[in-house]
Amino acid sequence: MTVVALTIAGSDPSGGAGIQADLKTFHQFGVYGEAVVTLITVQNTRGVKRVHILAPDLVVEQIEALLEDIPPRAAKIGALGNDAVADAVARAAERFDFPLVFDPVMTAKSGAKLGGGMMPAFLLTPNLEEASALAGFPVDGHDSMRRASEKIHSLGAENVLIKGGHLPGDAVDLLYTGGEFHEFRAPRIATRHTHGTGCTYSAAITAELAKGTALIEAVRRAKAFVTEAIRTNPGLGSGAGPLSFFADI
Ligand code: PXL
Repeated sequence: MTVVALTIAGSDPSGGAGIQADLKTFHQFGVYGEAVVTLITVQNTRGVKRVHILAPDLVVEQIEALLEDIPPRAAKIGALGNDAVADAVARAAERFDFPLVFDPVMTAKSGAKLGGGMMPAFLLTPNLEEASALAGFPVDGHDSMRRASEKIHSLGAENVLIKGGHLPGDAVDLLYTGGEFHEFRAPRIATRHTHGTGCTYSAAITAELAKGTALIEAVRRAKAFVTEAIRTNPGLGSGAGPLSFFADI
């Protein structure tokens, strides 16, 4: 049986982040991918030059067209652009009867603003900066990651995965689920080619959830894939290049 997953996110024409990364990741996990575009960026590996946010009703109509015909088994949300799109997508998501992963993308690596905000979801996957913004205090280590995940859980996220990859040392992520904490640890890989890491990670989790994999195992497999994808990156571009979407799962 074909397993379907949906991404609602922005376009990165360089193919390393956004819906392009999500679709390639879904495919590598053996999942059929659908993609609703929220915004179009003009960018390459050196940075984002321009962002064009689509009208909220255009985004919602794309979602409705899919739900009435090929509903997915899981969905992820990435960059939303502004509050109007975020509100419209949040309203549409109230009707989802499948797990929703929300990657609360605020800025691109280059600093370009791509949205932000909060909405109820099965899983939220903030990095440290996004976790700080959502929790309302600095998230910069073991203890504050724990406090922030409980705070973000209370804001409407059933489960919270805070990604500690921007801290020194091993890349340690903290999952808060069912009142318990689980750590996912991987060695730091010295490379500038980490463009789209967050998109790829949440897409891999979404693909596993669509297949029916339980959350902790889904995160474990996704983390292993992202680590391998960084390690085997193709070295494309003169800036922060993409991961290898051909990495073994
Ligand atoms: O990785 C964050 C991100 C998400 N979505 C789009 C992006 C980026 C970073 O560049 O371009 C479309």
